[in-house]
Order: sequence, then structure tokens, then C-alpha cells
Amino acid sequence: MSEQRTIDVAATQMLDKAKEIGFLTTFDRAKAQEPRCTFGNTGICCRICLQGPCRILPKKPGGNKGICGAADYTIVARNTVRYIAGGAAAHSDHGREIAEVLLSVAEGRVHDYKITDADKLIRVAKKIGVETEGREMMAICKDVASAALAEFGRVDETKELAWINAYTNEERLNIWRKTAIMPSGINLSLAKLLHQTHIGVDSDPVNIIFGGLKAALCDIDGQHLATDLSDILFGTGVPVVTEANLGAIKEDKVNIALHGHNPLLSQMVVKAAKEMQEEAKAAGAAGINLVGICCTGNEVLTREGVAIATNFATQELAIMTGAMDAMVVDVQCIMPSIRSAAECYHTKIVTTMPIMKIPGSYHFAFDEHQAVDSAKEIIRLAIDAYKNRDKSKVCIPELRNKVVAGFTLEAMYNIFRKINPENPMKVVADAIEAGEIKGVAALIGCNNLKGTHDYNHTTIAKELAKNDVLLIATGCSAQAHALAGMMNGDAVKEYAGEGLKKFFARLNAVAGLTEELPLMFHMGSCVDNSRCQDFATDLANTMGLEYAEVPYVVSAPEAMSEKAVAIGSWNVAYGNPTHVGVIAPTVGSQLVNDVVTKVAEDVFGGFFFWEPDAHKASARMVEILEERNWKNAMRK
Ligand code: SF4
Ligand code: MSK
Repeated sequence: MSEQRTIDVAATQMLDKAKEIGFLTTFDRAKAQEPRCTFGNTGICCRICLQGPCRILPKKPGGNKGICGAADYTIVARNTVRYIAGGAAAHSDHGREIAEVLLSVAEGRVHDYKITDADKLIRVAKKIGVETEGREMMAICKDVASAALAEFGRVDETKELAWINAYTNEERLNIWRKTAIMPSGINLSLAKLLHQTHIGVDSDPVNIIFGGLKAALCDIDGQHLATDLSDILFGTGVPVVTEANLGAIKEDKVNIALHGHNPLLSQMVVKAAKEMQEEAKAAGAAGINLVGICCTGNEVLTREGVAIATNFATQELAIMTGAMDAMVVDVQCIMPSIRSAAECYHTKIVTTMPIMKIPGSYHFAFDEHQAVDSAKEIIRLAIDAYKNRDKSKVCIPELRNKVVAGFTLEAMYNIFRKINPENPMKVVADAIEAGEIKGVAALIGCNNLKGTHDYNHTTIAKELAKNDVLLIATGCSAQAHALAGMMNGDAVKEYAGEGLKKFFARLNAVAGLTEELPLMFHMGSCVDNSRCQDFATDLANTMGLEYAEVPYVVSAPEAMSEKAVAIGSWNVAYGNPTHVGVIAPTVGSQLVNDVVTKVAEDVFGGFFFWEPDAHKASARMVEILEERNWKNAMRK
């Protein structure tokens, strides 16, 4: 584990504060876990049945396999794909919840939600084959929501998932069909994968990995429908200007953090907060200040311009400012320890989803029929907490950086169209073909305290930008750049290579925005990695290339969650070279590791590579882009 805990100055200040008051943070807990167990670290510890844990102990007679006879490759493959199952379940269940609410809107059963982006509804309907001509909006909406829900329960294996089928080119769909990884239903595929990896079922590592890839395709399907339906319900983001870092927390206001992933209730908190400013003022505050953490933060940033407080690894530190009155959490990436941090202060922790509770916290179970009322109650709880705030404990770091975000694909096209009205993506394709930029890199994923918080994210972004790589970003990676002051026009001047600078200058001249374009386009939350893949698909179409030929790479510099494993895996299945900045627990089996880092390239054109060193990883990504460009030039 690295000695430097974080590159974030504000976070460092808060870590010192935590030390002063004796609060042990996730950084202390990460240290306490060292040294890590080699078996777990390399993936050769099996806990799939109660005879375990079994480890691979090659030097002991009988120790080179688990008790049931499972070899290292079986154990590693099973562990890996079970990560994918967890990730795909999380993303797709998020999408399903949005679909349920959209169906309620269509059937007139809820009043707090409505169709905000009707154009997107029509576009999505047309794309997935729902009839739109001469039909009522609500009838179309019902069919779209029902089509989304049908993705989950389908058991007819001759049918294919509608979303990935609609948004993926035939060339790639055929590869998935040929390799038998094209899923029919999300629930079925995930249940099958858990069955496949039960003790005494599949021991063939390649077959297990392919089962995992099928689940990974369920992950992108769930993500895509989550993105689409959220845009329909809450609007498709347009460029916004806001700020990031702990300095976005305001001493004179009631501060409420929105944290997690699912925007269903947090959108209502944003709506209610606009109406309740006076109540906060009556309590002596200057108003209500909302800030975001993790991907709920990214959702409300993209659609509402809500500032970013911090990202995954530093979530406890937002409470350490002593000025956080409530932290409202929904699902995923929420550390249970925020409750302990809150005990040091007046902060109320509010959980909002039936499957996510933290002992000792307030729970307002999400109910689509009373969402605004719940949001108002939560805000009142925060206002009450504000009254009990101990001013002597308040210590907010001064740091806040300007952020220009909200770049959904639609928002980007609006800018690109000003240069090429017929084919907006041609603006990027032309810049690549002219050698102005080398290609595109999607910077995604979490924080992982096996390294220094945010170091890999920001270092890789700087290196790639210097090498004229156009950057798109989501999740905690996007937040890392925003926190570090890299998501604005000044960062282009400071970090971009000459080609990338010229590209941005051309766009800035026509964009018509109040701010210059940032060093990377923030495309949204984790589920919005679907937007990144749509970008890559359109780039392939515009350049007349197959997926595995596109100068496009993906990097998860500090990957942590099961969802990150799922995202990385479908990226590989799409043909994208995918960097992961931690050594994956596949290295315990040479065979499995070779399958995902080498054989995958032969089959899909995409592959994983593990490289914790940010400089080496960036150099490799630049090399990959150059190689793809060179091959494309040779083919002409
Ligand atoms: Fe051990 Fe096999 Fe059980 Fe795994 S499934 S814990 S290797 S006996
Ligand atoms: S929140 S999944 S730590 S990106 Fe999407 Fe961040 Fe990773 Fe959670």
C-alpha cells in the first residue's frame, strides 16, 4: 500500500482532522488490512462451499486442488465471474427500479414524476422497435417501460436482450451469437451464472469465463436502459458550470449530501430543496446547499448542476467538515462507516432504499407515490440537524474548483453539429484521421486504496491529454478530475498536447457556451458508461470501422467494485482494450489470466491489461491507439 494517502489537498486536511479527533477512516482501515492474504489477492481462495475456504497449496500432497478437486483455474474463473454477477445485478436492478417508476408514470399512478424529455422517449422507442407514429405519448411510454421490464423476466432463450441488440452493430452481435454469450433475459443469465459456479457444476475455466461475459452483457443492457429511462424521466443533461471539492460545502447553509447511485429520490430532494429555501432561512441558515458524492452526485450534477463534494474513498471526510447536516444515501458504494463518522457530529444519515439500511440511521423507504413528501421530510430533518450544529467543530477546507460538466452524448452532439450538422461524430473522426488527436480514452471507475487516492486517475488523464488523446469520463474517475481542478478550460491550456488544444479551440469557437470546454467530457455516472459505449459505436460507424479497430481505449485506474469488473468485462466483449490499475485476482491462474489478457483479443479484439503504474499504463494506451491508427491507415 502506498504511503501517500491522497493527492487531494482538502482530503489531506480532513484526514489530519480525523486523526486529531481519533476517528479511524477508511485509509486507516486499509492500512490495517496489510499485508494482504496472497491466496485472496491472487484469486486462489475458494469459499463457494462450506468445506472451504480451500487454497491452492502446490507444495503439499493433495494441496494443488480444493477439497472437491477444483483446480486453480476453476477457482479463479468462478471467483471472477461471481464479481461480474454481483456488478450486473446491481446495475440492472438500478435500471429496473427506474423502469418501474416510468411504467407508473405511463399508467398515471404517480404524481411526483413525469416525462421530462419526450424527444428522448421517442428516440428510444424508435430504437428498440416500439411503434410511435400517431400514438399517444403515454402509450409509447408504457411500451418502452414494459420493454425495459421484459429484459429481466424473459426465459425464452431464442430471444435476445432488446437494448444491446438495438444499440450494437450487427458485426459485434454476430460475434456474441457465435460465442454463445448473447443473453436473452437478465435474471435468467445471472441465475444461470450462479448455478454454473455452484460446487460441482462447471469446472471448465473458459466456459465459466464465457458465462461471465454473458452476465457482463446483462450489465451493459441494464446500464443502458437505466441511462435512457432516467433521461426520459429527469431530462438529458446539458453543459453545466459548477464546482467541486469539499469547499463546495457551505458554512452558512443547511448542507445535504446526495450519495449512492439511484437518482429516483435524490431528484425529488433537488426539487423539494428549491421550494424549501425559506424554511432553511427561518432556521437561521442562508439556504439549502446540495452536494453530491459518488454517482448519485454525478446524476444530479449532470442534470441539475449540483456541486461535487468528493468521491468514493473520501466520503467519510465530507462529514468531518462538521457542516454536513444530512447525508442521504440510496444504493451502492456507501461505506457503512459514515454512520460512525456522523456520531462525532450532528449529521443525520438517511437511508432511502429498502435493501440498504445502516443500523442507527434514519430510514425513509422510497415510495414512488410519496417521493416529494419523503424528500421534504428529509430536508426538514437536515434543517433540524443544522440547528444543532456545533459551530466550533466546523472546519471546511477552502478548496473548490470550477467544473464544466453535463456532457451527455446529446450535449456533445449539439456542439459537434455546429461544425458538422449532418454527422456530428465526424468532427472527432476527422480529427483522428488528420492526426490531430490520437483517439479517445474513457476514464472510468472507482477509488481503490491499494494505491494513493486519485493519483492514478489524474496522472493518467494528464499523460493521455499530453499525448493528444480525447478524454471522456464517468463515475468516481470523472469526480477525481473535477476535484483536482482538471475539468475546465484552464486544464486544457495546462495539460493538453498541441493537437488536442487545436481540437478544443475549434470547438470553443462555435460551442456558444459561457465557459470554455473542459479537458475531459464528464458523461455521467457509472450506468452512463452506456453513453461512452454509444460514443465508441458511433465513432466506429462514422469511421467505417469494426469495433476492434476503433482508436478507443478504456481505463479504470483505481477499479474497486464488482460493478467495475462487470463494466470492464463488457468493454472487452465490445472489442475495447481495457486497462485496470490494480492487479486483478486472476493472476493465481496463468490460464485464466491468459484468457482475459491475451486469448480475449483473438476472440473479441478487446482485452484486459493490469498496470498499477500510471505512467506505464498511459504509455501502453497511447501505443494501442497508435497501433490501431496505423493498422487503419494500412487498410485504406
Ligand atoms: Fe473447496 Fe471445492 Fe468447496 Fe471451493 S467448492 S470451497 S474448492 S470444496
Ligand atoms: S460510485 S462503482 S466507486 S465509480 Fe459509481 Fe465510484 Fe466505482 Fe462506486
